[in-house]
Amino acid sequence: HHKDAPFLHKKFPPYFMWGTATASYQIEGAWNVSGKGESIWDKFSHAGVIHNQDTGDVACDSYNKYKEDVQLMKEMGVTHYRFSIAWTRIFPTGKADSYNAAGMQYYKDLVAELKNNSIIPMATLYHWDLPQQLEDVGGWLNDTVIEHYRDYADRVFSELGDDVKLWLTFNEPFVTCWLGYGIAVHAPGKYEKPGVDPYICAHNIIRSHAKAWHTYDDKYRESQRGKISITLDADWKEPKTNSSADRAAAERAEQFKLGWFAHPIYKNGDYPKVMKEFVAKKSKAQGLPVSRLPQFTEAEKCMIKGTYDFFGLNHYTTQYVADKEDSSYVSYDKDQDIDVTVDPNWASSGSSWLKVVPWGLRSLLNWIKYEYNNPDLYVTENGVSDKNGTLNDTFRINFYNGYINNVLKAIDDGCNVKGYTAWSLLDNFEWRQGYSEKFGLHYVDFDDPDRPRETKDSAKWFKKLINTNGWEELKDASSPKYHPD
Ligand code: GBH
Repeated sequence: HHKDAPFLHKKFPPYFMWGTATASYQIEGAWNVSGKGESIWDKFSHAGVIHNQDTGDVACDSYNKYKEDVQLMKEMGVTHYRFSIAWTRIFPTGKADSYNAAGMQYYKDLVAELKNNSIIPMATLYHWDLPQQLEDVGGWLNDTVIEHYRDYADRVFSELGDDVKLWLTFNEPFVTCWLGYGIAVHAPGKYEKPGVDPYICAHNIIRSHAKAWHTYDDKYRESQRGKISITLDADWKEPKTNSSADRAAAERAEQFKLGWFAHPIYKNGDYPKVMKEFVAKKSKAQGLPVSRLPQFTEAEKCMIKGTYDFFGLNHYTTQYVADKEDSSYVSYDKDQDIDVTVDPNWASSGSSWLKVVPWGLRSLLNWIKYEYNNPDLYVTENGVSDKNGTLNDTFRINFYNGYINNVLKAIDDGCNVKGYTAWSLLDNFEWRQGYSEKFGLHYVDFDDPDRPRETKDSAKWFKKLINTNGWEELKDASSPKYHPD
């Protein structure tokens, strides 16, 4: 089993890309500067619902300090930087007629600064900060959002596409749809119909993604020659026991979370079979005439299928899944008939949901290889939190050492992994948890109005790893070293 495999002392392939990631609302601040419109996260955080009543109003002040951020990356020797673009800087109302040149200029400046420092930009169009004015008419539940998103993507491609060659349409749509419209942990904080709204949200995001991909493909690919895909979050779902029921349950859980988005895009334009079966079955038991899971038309299936150039994967953790009938209430999570637990032996982190399970990443990468016909893949996020932000973050180094070594093993298994992106460049606004959970390779002092950055040991370690492109081969093969974990 993967968890028993010894540490691999070996280098990555020469083309392998190394980077760090951030997102607009988590680092930029300047929430109402230079024409920017209000986003759902501005409104949500201003309502005082975040831990410690934190907001992203200033965050890391990267709107003003982006040149310093680029120097931190230059010092580490990264090949790429994954950042996101705030829709509300480009179109403050969400709609094309509100175009704001000053907002676009910020990203032009950032991209130019990256270029001057030989760092490849990887831009995410949507990392959860929907224009509030679109939310006021239903947000991702109203399918008119699709055309507005397409217009936004089109404008960004046309203005930045000469210099940006790696695009991601959406970051983790699962989180938008389940945490935003299912359980109200994230903006916009809706929890009216958890058995209906998350499915509608996903339906509209998948169609928005496909429209943006085709816009790029039709209008820009030939001249700009970039690549565009989506970034999906997936945990590894390990069967609780070896029973066929638990193995089927773990597979089902992976299909309900990752397959929800990946199956339409990477396979056949439609939701996973098991998901369609289970939601239909549960809907029928409720006495509904049709399934709560919406259906794509045949034309939409054709439009959605194959809208990718690579697989973008965010991965952090693993859970055990067991089979368990559950009809306690009507909800996306109860539609799955699963029981999810963690192993008490797995190390904890600064985030309750994040247990340290390095081998889960290798298992997941192999599952993706098998399920989606081994696409080129970038790990677009992976990392770990603590609560204190210590500079001597040996814990974080051990995390990265273990997870990145499992990426290397997956490459040895034949997985087409082309790059790895650490979350995050900086300590930043960790959504509902505010500034209390710190994922940074650099410490940020949020009590100082200047938001000074300090290098953690993990950033120095990452620099060395990048410089070696992995690990040196062991001279004495007869005494293999095992990772301390
Ligand atoms: C990623 O989400 C995000 O892309 C990134 O913005 C974020 O900073 C990073 O991970 C670290 O969290 O509040 O207990 O209900 C990863 C998926 C979704 C996992 C939100 C944690 C909140 C759990 N995350 N979820 S809780």
